[in-house]
Amino acid sequence: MTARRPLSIGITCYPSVGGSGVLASTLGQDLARRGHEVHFISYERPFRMTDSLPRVHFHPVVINDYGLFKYPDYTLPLSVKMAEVSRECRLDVLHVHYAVPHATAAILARSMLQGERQPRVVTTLHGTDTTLLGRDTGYAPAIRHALMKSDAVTAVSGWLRDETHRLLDLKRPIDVIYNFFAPRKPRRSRREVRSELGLKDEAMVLHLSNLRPVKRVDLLLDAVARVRPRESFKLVILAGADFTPFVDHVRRLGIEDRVIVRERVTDIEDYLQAADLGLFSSETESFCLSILEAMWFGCPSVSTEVGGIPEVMTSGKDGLLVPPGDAAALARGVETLLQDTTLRARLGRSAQRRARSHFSADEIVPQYEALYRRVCADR
Ligand code: GMT
Repeated sequence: MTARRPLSIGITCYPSVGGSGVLASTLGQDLARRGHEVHFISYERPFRMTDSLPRVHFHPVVINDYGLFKYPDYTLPLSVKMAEVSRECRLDVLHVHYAVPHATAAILARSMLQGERQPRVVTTLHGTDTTLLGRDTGYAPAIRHALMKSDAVTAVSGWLRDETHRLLDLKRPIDVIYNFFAPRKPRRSRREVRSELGLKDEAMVLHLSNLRPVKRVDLLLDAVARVRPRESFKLVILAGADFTPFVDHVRRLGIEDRVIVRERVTDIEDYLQAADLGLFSSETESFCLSILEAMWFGCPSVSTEVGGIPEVMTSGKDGLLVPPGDAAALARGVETLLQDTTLRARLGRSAQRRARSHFSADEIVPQYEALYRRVCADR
């Protein structure tokens, strides 16, 4: 049998804190470990991208500021850089994460290479690129166009695939490839982390997110304020953004002594292994990578039942799901898992098994490789 030629793959994502960027950086690094050449194209190095891995390259997009423009333009310099990298590095595939504006830029880059070697364009939808922007008439026709012109489109859950078909009236297949997690080894022990947080016998309830409005941090705090006994836990928030806008809410609820915030943490594994349960209150979520990250460390979550979350975990089996927008139900879920440590351990074990069997790099990355081979087959 002949060995398959390694591919040259361009990846574009948002480099800032957020699930789509995390997924794209982890995927790129894993593809490089599997022998492919990977070229990240973005305005900054993705924040979870490890420096100096073999076969991983970074091509910055430089954006000049022109006085004539009221709003700086990113799409055009991005597409020019994509075309340049495609030509110089003979890209087989340009894989863009989050449709806006990355898919449009990729389609434009590909048409700039008319008559030359054109990369295949793969677009991965992550969530609000269709569930929010797909409802916006100022974006929807451009998103639909870029998706129709992509050589393959993937979504991170069946729910997101169906929502995309419905919202954009998209008549083309979308492959579902779930997210995965490839944790790094924690740097500190569980005891060291708990001592840094000043935790004694309390349970550690963990929330990780970028605090965007869809995460409903207000609801999360309302839920936490209802949990009894109040001394039995502390909520640790790993905030991917400035927490200041929520400080007043914490004060009004009188839960300053129950909430610990850490901003822009990069060593999330340290905290994940120390957590007893996760808490998520989103109003929509195509997948919720943070729930998976917690599951990986045997930590079950209480979450609102929205979007693709039921595809990640099953209520009563590897976590607890409650109706969206219901602070009392979230609080009851937390109380159940605080009081019933046997149930908590059982859900945690099952969550960990499911994370490792369904959402590991070994399970998911070959699905992307197979997709790349499929779209390149007719080259
Ligand atoms: O769509 C967004 O709001 C941004 C995006 C991100 O970059 O964090 O989040 C989405 O992608 C993640 C990775 O696939 C998913 O885990 C999140 O559920 C999803 N967010 C939403 O659907 C709100």
